[in-house]
Amino acid sequence: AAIEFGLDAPYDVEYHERIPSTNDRARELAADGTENDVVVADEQTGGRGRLAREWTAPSGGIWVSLLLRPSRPPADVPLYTLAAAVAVARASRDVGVDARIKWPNDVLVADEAGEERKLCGILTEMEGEADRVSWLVVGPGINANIDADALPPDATSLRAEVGDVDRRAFLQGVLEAFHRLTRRDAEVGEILDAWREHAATLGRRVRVDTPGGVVEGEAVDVRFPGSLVVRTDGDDERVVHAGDCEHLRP
Ligand code: BT5
Repeated sequence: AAIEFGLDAPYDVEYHERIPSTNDRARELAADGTENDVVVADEQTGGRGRLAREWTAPSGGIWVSLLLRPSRPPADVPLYTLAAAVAVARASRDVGVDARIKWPNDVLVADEAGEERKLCGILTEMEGEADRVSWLVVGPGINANIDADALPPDATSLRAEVGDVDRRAFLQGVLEAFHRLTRRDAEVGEILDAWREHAATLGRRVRVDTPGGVVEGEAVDVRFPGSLVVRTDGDDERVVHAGDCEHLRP
């Protein structure tokens, strides 16, 4: 069924009860020349995280992949991951969950003791030339109507936080928020501002494991196209483009 937003990119939605991975399916559609498409599944049997990690995806989740063909250079792609994280954080707020974003791609919920649990992770994949993306797949995995004990120990779900949600309405909210942030005439600054507004990482002491080594210090800002600015103890500013981020206790 097509979801029309009255904007410039309606998505066609392809639903699967059970599929190995919605990202894999979206990549297949990309290879077939499909334009804007959304693949959604109730359950994944081969869900993937970043760096070939496994993603636990039992029935009751919102496992989704957006296939996009933005006329933007590959260097801008991290912006889409940020926008998806903002969209999931906003939709979560709308159902009463105080969700915050951990750089770059996790949506977390903290309990009263400050213990943070992962509600959503996003796997972004793409192919492109130097100046133009050929296809882009942005894949948020949202733990929706799932018991916490069916998930890894440091995970949470919408069910565990506030009870079951209407997954269709939740996804609609995510897609609309995502589209508003990434529509053709959107300002890049809007995405960065929205991300800052929902960030858990800014102002925190972090340890980031990057391809170039470990960077530790205070996370002070996010910068185009999605890099984290870290002030180290030596008062140096380091700009981190990719890596795994850990929030440290003060
Ligand atoms: C991610 O990877 O967080 C990206 C996850 C993206 C999943 C979606 S589902 C729809 C689409 N189709 C796919 O096949 N994938 C995408 P990363 O940052 O590497 O985190 C992976 C780690 O999170 C794992 O090593 C586990 O520790 C943990 N984990 C696994 N399943 C989880 C879950 N359901 N909830 C929370 N944490 C989980």
